[in-house]
Amino acid sequence: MRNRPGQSFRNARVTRASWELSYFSGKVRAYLRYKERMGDLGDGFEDILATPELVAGLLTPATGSPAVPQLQSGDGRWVQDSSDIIDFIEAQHDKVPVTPSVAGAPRQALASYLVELLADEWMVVPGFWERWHYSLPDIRPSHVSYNAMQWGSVFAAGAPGQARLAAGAGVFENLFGLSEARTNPRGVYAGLIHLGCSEATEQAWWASMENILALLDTHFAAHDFLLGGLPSLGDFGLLGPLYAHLYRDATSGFMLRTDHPIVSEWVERTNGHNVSARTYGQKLYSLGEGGELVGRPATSDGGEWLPDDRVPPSLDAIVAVFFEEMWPVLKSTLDKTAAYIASDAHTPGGELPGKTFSADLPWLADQTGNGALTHDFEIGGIPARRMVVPYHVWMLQRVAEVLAEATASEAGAASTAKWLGQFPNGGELLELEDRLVDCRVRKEGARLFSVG
Ligand SMILES: N[C@@H](CCC(=O)N[C@@H](CS)C(=O)NCC(=O)O)C(=O)O
Repeated sequence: MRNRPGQSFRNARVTRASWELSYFSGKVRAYLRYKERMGDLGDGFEDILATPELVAGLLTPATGSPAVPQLQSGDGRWVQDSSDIIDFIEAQHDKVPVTPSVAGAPRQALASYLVELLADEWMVVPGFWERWHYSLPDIRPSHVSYNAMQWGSVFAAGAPGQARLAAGAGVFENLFGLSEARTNPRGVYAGLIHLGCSEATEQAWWASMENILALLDTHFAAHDFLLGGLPSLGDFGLLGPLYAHLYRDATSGFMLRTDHPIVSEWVERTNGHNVSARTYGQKLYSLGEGGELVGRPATSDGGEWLPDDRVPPSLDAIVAVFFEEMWPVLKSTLDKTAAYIASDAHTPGGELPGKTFSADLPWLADQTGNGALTHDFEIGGIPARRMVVPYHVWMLQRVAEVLAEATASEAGAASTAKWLGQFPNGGELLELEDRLVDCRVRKEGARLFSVG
């Protein structure tokens, strides 16, 4: 337990319930470590394992959701959702912000939020897939034992090693039915199908991930982080798929380290591991004329975000993936959610499904098959169908707020429009506010409601 009396935010010690294996926990943990290491987290934070006991007895009663990560602030308030947690902490600790000022750097700010959305809600599909594909009984190489161990360490925390391993294997069979995943998908395999990741599309989803990894290799070869020499929201977003899943899981972890060592080093750097003096806040020393140690920033770009709202072409290439692959799905999500909210299936102001990894049980019929909350989409040119995720509407509302601020001044509006104009259909983002009119949602704890 860390305690930092004497720092400026006395009331800010936070507790964060997480799993090391969890996508969104990785995003928030790295963010909190960064803020702490940069001296911008007051009394620091405590990272506690969200055991089933704590999930049932503490997290769910507090926020209405068993999902991790969740954060309790020093004054007892609970915050659920990785993006909400980051916004919550940023509002209290602004010495070292993780998003550039929107008015001063509209392109960089937007790039950060769009990469966060791509990483959270698009790369989640291939990230989710690799974990379970290489845990299937007939697939080689297999990381099923590693995976069982990491799950067992949550479900049987404190038990001896063999018991933890057995607990993980038990979860895979009893809850997820992995041995019959192809014929009778349950649990995680049902979730993959809800997300449009089936035997027909899984290789196309993985090709999408490989393409992004190649683009990140190019970018991180020149810049230590997305916006230069310090991390930002987009970096922490990318750590979701790239740390807990691709880097830690054994099969993809071997691939990442061997085929993408530059991305792999970025994972360690962004996660606050010590990477040969290329971690934020760390100095590289040279010897001065008198033999004295002279420090200099260890990271690229002088240890700063790029000046003059510059978004390098290698980052544009990643934002382009957002517009090519994800934006068509998001547009359809807005239309489908609006139609659903207006339909007899929904009471104005009523609740909407809120999950990311699978259909939300009360809406199972709507979010599966040809239900009212499903839609056609394409991945790698393959047509398929997936669930509509109303949480994406909430994420787009955040982007709309950034856009409104970015375009408030004439100069900001011109710069933003010019930057967006270079992406296929990029200019459509400027219509986001209009597209949101009939499908606005509000989030209460973990629960989503239409605004009606
Ligand atoms: N939008 C949420 C997603 C959180 C989420 O889905 N967490 C996963 C683990 S990475 C989870 O706890 N799933 C279990 C559940 O939803 O019951 C966030 O950004 O925090």
